Amino acid sequence: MVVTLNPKESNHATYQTLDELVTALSEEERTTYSNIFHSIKIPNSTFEPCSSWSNSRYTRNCLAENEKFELILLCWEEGQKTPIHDHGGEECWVKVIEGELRETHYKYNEDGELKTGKTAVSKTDDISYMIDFMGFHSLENISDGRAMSLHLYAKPIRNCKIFDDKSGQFVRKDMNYCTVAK
Ligand code: 2CO
Ligand code: FE2
Repeated sequence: MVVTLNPKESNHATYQTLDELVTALSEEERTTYSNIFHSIKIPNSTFEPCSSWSNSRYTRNCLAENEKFELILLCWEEGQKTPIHDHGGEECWVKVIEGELRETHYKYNEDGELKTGKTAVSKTDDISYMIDFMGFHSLENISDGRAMSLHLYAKPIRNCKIFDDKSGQFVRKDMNYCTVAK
């Protein structure tokens, strides 16, 4: 970690390795997670050994997980996207490591219809935040090629609501990992 001032009193700490990041998240309160996540300076090459790829869906690769948080690397082939989902009551930060992701928000209106809200494109190093009171979202890799994104959930998301296109309803599904870092 590179510190120019006392890291507890300023935003000048940077986290240059996964170990430093995981240690900080483990030791600090959740209220500091946004600051910590915005102070990541980890080279992309760190994430490549943790990546996995599938033609059938984006992959979820666990980098660290405990009772306070989970840190996941998502790997997206071109055009892959999530279903519409919530975050199981937890906070969610997303940082684009490589590529370009489009986020679309959804909310129920007064008539109980699920409506599309704002969309935003995140490029490399952009950070977005999501929590259930903001509604539901989906993410899509709109790059010409692969994308990778780093996701911090606090606490870990064990299950969440996923929109089922066939029934037009949300169903609660358990989350799983494609790989788990040692
Ligand atoms: N929440 C989705 C997941 O963990 C990814 S979209 O960004 O929050 O699979
Ligand atoms: Fe999400």
